[in-house]
Amino acid sequence: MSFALDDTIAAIATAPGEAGLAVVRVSGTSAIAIADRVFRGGAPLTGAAGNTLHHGWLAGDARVDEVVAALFRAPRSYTREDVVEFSCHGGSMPARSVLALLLASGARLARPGEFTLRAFLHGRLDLVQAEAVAELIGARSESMQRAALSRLGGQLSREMRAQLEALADALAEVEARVDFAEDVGGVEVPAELVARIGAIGGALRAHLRGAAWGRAMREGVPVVIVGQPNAGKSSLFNRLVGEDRAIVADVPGTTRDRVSATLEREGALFTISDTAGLRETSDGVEALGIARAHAALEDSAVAIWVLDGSRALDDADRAIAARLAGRRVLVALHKADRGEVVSEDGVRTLLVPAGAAGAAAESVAVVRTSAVTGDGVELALDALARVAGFVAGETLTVERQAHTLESACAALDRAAAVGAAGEPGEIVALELREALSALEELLGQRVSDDLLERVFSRFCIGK
Ligand SMILES: Nc1nc2c(ncn2[C@@H]2O[C@H](COP(=O)(O)OP(=O)(O)OP(=O)(O)O)[C@@H](O)[C@H]2O)c(=O)[nH]1
Ligand SMILES: [Mg+2]
Repeated sequence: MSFALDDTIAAIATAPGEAGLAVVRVSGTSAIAIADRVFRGGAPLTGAAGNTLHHGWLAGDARVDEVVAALFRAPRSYTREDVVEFSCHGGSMPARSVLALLLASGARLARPGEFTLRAFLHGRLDLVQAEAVAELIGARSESMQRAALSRLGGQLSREMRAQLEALADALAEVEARVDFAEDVGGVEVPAELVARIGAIGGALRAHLRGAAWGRAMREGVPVVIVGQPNAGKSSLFNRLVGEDRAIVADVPGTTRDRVSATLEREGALFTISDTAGLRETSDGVEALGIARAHAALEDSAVAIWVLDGSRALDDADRAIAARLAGRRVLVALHKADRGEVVSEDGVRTLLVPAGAAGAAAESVAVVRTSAVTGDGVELALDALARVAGFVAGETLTVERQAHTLESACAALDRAAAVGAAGEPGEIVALELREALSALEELLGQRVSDDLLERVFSRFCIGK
């Protein structure tokens, strides 16, 4: 990717296809001059003020399209350069002809993400915000959208900068002590300072917990349906996803392969998998299915335990409960149309220790359902979002950010540990410097061309 800022770039900013409008964007020092070469309006754009609209025609040898030109003057534009955005007619031809005209007049075709790259290089956005632009464009659910908007607004960046400053202060203090004690030999870091370093690590870690959810928001929170054979798992699965996806039969051991479907709830994506009923079996194929069910459970964030609530709990139920201990579980007391033999509290106590409150209690919900009447299906979906702990908001949805933050946290942990162990200040300083540079990389204050290349090549062209 070119990091040169001296040429003028152009690209179609809208998606191809039939539409009312398309937008072609030009940015750079010659943007207005290049636009003027092909723009036929009331007056040349060169003399116009920024943030103004101009109606006219674009023409080379012949007229190409009727357009409205939006003019932005540096630094008050998306890229902080001079920018002209032509709104032309949508469809496959107009925008392409307009772009061809601009390229023939001296603009260079922009690479993917190059407009946003320029905004970053000119300091209008930091790297977290730039990545939020790509996330916003790619958002597939409301929660992804909210998270991207919040990062674009700079909330995460502000918090990270605050921690970065605290970290720089701590490092300066450690270094001052080291310098001061040069002749004396090694110097310990006082407990108060070690505690402060630990606190910075803690504040950063809180964002990492959100990172797992960020991944889930993009790919769908993995949910697995488990239970005894014939409990009605596939029937409930079909109801939850609103489609006859899995085969239902009154023979136990019907489902073998894992069947998955995605649904959106409370602005989050859930990928729900139906699996084979859990039991001892001599059937080889069924045993493979059961092994897959166990694997799916391992990979899941939430389990839906389908339990036939119309008959008493048995040892197989207790074995499944033991397998689910400590997990986020939505219990469907299923076949409710047949009667309610198992009580909600009865099954709850199998999963949640008596008297548990807070997170442990909130991670389990019990709902009565019936695939015959459809009762409880909506309630189950609401409970699913709740049990998943779905709190939209500040989350790190970008792998790079999570990864960089993880190295900062690890370095801070090491700094706090060696500090607490009374190791010399130099060693603490070494770890703090590593954490600092990770945070700088997170915000894009210190980045290699390689990293920029990786970040911006994921963008679409015209952004
Ligand atoms: N009365 C009643 N019957 C149900 C309900 N849900 C499922 N069934 C019946 O229970 C039997 C088993 O249903 P499935 O959905 O195949 O059960 P499963 O848990 O997927 O079974 P396996 O795949 O064999 O583990 C079928 O005969 C269903 O019609 C329900 O809510 N009420
Ligand atoms: Mg089944």
